[in-house]
Order: sequence, then structure tokens, then C-alpha cells
Amino acid sequence: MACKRGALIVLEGVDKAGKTTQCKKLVHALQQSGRPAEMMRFPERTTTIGQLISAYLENKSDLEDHTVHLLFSANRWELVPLMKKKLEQGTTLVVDRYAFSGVAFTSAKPGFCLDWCMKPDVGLPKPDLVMFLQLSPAEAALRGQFGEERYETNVFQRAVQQKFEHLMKDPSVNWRAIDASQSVEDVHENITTHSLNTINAAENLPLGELWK
Ligand code: DGP
Repeated sequence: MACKRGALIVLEGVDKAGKTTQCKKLVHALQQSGRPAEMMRFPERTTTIGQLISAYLENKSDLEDHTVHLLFSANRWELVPLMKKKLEQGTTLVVDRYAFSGVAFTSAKPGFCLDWCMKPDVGLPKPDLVMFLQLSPAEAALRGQFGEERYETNVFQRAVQQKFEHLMKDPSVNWRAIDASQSVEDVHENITTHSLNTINAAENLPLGELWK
């Protein structure tokens, strides 16, 4: 009998919502319970494309806005063969940001519409579950100052949050809003419950294509 596929689980949210902490905790919990799981993150800064993106985010280089949008998308596409292989082998992938960040961050810039921003990511492996860690800008501010990277300003993050809220209305994507203002352990419990349900359901479903 062919092995059951892993689930594609994505965590999204504005900066400081706790995505990376929660991805790590989820992978650890799944592994502890005997389920193969690995973490991935986008942008994946180690590839050639990822290094261009990283220099841009660190303000070490400037790139034209359409160009950088396409590079972020290309960075996701270049990892697709690996993602598919892992999923087919039965490994659940827990992904820190995905195409939704791509659309939310670029469409928050002047002159970009959601539709154009979505196009390059159409057909990517479709997540079985996207959890959006919800945190108000006021609560995010209580978690300390933003860092030094591009995009890390209150005004821009508010615009990004609005774009995410719009994307979450799309019924073709399995969104779950998670209250990220709870304690780390409470958020973790919530995320784990949703993930286990998704992993069980995904075993019997084919992997879909995003926004198709
Ligand atoms: P992180 O490594 O998760 O801190 O993400 C780096 C920054 O890049 C963060 O401010 C969010 C932004 N970002 C992530 N994915 C994309 C994308 O696809 N497009 C754009 N424009 N920005 C993105």
C-alpha cells in the first residue's frame, strides 16, 4: 500500500505574531507523537534567489517592486519539488509564511492590485490548512520595537494586516484564525488541535493547487 501523504500546514500573520516560535513547537510536538514533520520557511534565504531577497530585506540592495515580488514567488517555486517529495513520503510540512505573505506584503505597496500579486503563485501546492495568527497592532507594539529590516514599520504592518484580512475571506483556502494574544502554550494547544485534525483528513485527499 502506498504511504499516506503528509499535510501542508502554513502559519501566517504579521510580524511579531509568534509564527516562528509556534512552527517550531508544532514540529516538535508532531515528531514527539511519532508523526514525521519538518519545518520550512519562506523566504528561504539560503538559495541564490533567497540571497538576493535577503540582501533586499536587510536594505543592502534595492530592487524594483515588481521584480522583488517575482523573486519571492520564484523562491517558493524553487522549493516545490522538494515539498512535493516530502509530502508524498508522508512528512507533514509546517511552513512559516507562504504565498499569502507574498500577496499581502506587495499589495500593501502603492500601485499593486491583489489580482496581479496572486498570479505568480497560482498553482503552488495548496495548503491543507492556513492558520492566521491574529494580533492587533497595539498588542504587537507591546512585544517590543520592530527590527531594522525593510517592512518593519507600524504603518506598513497595518496595511499588510488589512490585506491578510481580505485574503482570509477566500473560501477556496482552509483558513483558521488563531488568537495570538493568548499565552505561548495556549496558542500552541490550539494550533496542535487544528493540525492533528488536518493531518488525519489530508491522508485521504489529493494535494490541491493554490488559487486554481
Ligand atoms: P521573515 O524571515 O519571516 O521575518 O520574513 C522576512 C520579511 O519578508 C517579513 O517582513 C515579511 C516579508 N515577506 C515574506 N514573504 C514575502 C513575500 O513573498 N513578498 C514580500 N514582498 N514580502 C515578504
